[in-house]
Amino acid sequence: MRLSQYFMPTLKETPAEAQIVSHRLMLRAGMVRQSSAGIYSWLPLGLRVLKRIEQVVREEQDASGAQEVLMPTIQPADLWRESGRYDDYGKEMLRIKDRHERDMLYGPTNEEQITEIFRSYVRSYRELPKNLYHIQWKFRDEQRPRFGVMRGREFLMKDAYSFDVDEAGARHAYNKMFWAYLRTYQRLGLQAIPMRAATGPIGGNLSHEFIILAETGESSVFCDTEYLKTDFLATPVAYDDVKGLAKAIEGFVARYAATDEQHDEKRFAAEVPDGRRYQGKGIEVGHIFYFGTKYSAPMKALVSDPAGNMVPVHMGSYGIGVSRLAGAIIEASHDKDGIIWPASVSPFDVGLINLKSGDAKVDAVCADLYGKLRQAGKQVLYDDRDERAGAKFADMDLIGLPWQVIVGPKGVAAGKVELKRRATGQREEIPAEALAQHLR
Ligand code: P5A
Repeated sequence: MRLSQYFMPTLKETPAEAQIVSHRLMLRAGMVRQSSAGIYSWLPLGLRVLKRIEQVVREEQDASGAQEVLMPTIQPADLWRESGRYDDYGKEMLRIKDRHERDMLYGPTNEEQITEIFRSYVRSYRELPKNLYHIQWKFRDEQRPRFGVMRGREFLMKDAYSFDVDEAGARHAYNKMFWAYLRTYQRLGLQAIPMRAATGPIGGNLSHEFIILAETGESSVFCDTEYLKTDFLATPVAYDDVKGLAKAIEGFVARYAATDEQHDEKRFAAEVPDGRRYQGKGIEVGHIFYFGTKYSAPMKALVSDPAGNMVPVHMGSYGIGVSRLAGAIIEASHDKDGIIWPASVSPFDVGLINLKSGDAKVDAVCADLYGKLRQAGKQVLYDDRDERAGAKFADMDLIGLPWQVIVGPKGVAAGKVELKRRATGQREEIPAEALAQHLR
């Protein structure tokens, strides 16, 4: 993409309305535009990041055996009357009437909808287990939408729903999602810590929140900092190994980690040595629930068990805040100059900076590199604008692509270009013709 043609409205001034760094940087980098309180348009750069986060989430859901569907954003109120949640949900639910005066709502979550789909088709334990997920916009009329996409009213969620004939099966489904989550966050460059949690309006008695530590988070958390050292991607666990997976997770959650609702100061002091006790804020980037038959019993989602009895199916639901993650990743990875994207979600792989647009030799080297990098499979943002070098450097640092390739007249005369790693600021000169190979 040539920056001269790209729609990337960066701002020099810090927007006054943004209270936390991720919100400021998302506005300054031209990633999102507020439409009304807690509701945003995603501009090209922001949308690229959102799609890449979505893709990592999707790949890990698929690898765990979950299957993607797409349910609508607008749901009929009658489904929620069946589960009893229509009246319970309160003011957070956006209620709508259609032209026939039928009660509809903009879905804040999809437990009822997926239960209706399930009960229409599945009758026997032989068709289980199943886990269906979608990545779809939700609406919650939050009392205090704030911090940009972190607490929005309209936001993108990945929500999965598991179906099993009994509690043991559901427990394994829960563990599979648990593991998939740990892998997902690590691929996104985050170390998320699972914490026992309250279940709130979703219900049930087993639940974990996945939280990344950040002083701008809204959850108060207490945990053992050893959690930050685990490498899940290097730990091989097979999803169909019921015992092995349970053991891996048990071992892992044995360390202390709790949100303030579940916190026990005595246990914290006794179990976690000095110097390893984190007490501060965190951002909830995911939340999983096992709630058994809370929806299937009232909504009559029944399957035959091996003994031939019709029983309500055991369910769990599993959420990841996809749009919130865009902000959370920035909270975890930025410096005074801007964002530092992990390679897995960066909107482009490389920023190519032409220090003297209009100079025939520099333009030719840039055009050549632009082509070669793209041939090598790289997504390249080419700054070909007629701008001061300083402004180009500042914009490129602000938008935080992992690599910058800087091409100027001096280097071109010597056959060299400069390669800068955004995360460390480290620079090296390399021969122009070696660049594409080098970045591979
Ligand atoms: C689990 C999936 C649920 O809704 N039902 C389906 C369950 N859980 S949850 O905890 O309420 O939400 C899941 C995740 O969505 C993100 N999230 C938000 N992101 C941005 N703005 C919001 N207002 C918002 N509310 C929830 C969080 O990451 C949460 O963990």
